[in-house]
Amino acid sequence: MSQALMEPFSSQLNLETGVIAQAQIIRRTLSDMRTMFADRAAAERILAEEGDRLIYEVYAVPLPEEEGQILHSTTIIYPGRVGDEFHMTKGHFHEKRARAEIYVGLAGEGYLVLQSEEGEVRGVPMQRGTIAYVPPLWAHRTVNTGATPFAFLAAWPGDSGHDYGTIEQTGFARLLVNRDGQPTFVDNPHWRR
Ligand code: S6P
Ligand code: ZN
Repeated sequence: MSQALMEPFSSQLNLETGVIAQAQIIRRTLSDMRTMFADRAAAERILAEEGDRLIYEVYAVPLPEEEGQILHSTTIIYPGRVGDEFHMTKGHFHEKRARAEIYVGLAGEGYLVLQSEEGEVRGVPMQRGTIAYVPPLWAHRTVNTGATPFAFLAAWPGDSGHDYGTIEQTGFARLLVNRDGQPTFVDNPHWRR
């Protein structure tokens, strides 16, 4: 089988900030995620009193989402909390559950939080230089537990696909919240399988 040749190329990553030049930028604000934080009243209060708030940005290198490609992007999660819960990404399973992913920490500090289909949760601390591995079958979300932007590079197979719906419906069984100045995992009161 013959495949059309794709031209090699490179992208410029700012290792301090996580910004990739000339990438496609996706911005997620609190209004995009208003039901995903456990303290929904706190989310509504922020929206009413402060207006919308930028939670995270994704800088994606444009590539075809197909088998054989290695998709890559950076994520920058801005510091802050909604109630006690730290700013985080929406989180997803890969549509093809058998597709893994690699994260490389660039700036700030946070956690990679993973959840199996059965609701088991794991937390992997991340900082600049951490290589965190998302094995096949785990939903994944990242959380900024620090006071500065938390940025990381991600790479994953081009045919993974993204299933956001499952996590939108169930949430994660455990949340990362601030307890006496320490990031702490607690049970999610809204968790349902
Ligand atoms: C993609 C990879 C990341 C996330 C990004 C934002 O498979 O896991 O690039 O897309 O961190 O998170 P989310 O859950 O909004 O896609
Ligand atoms: Zn992913």
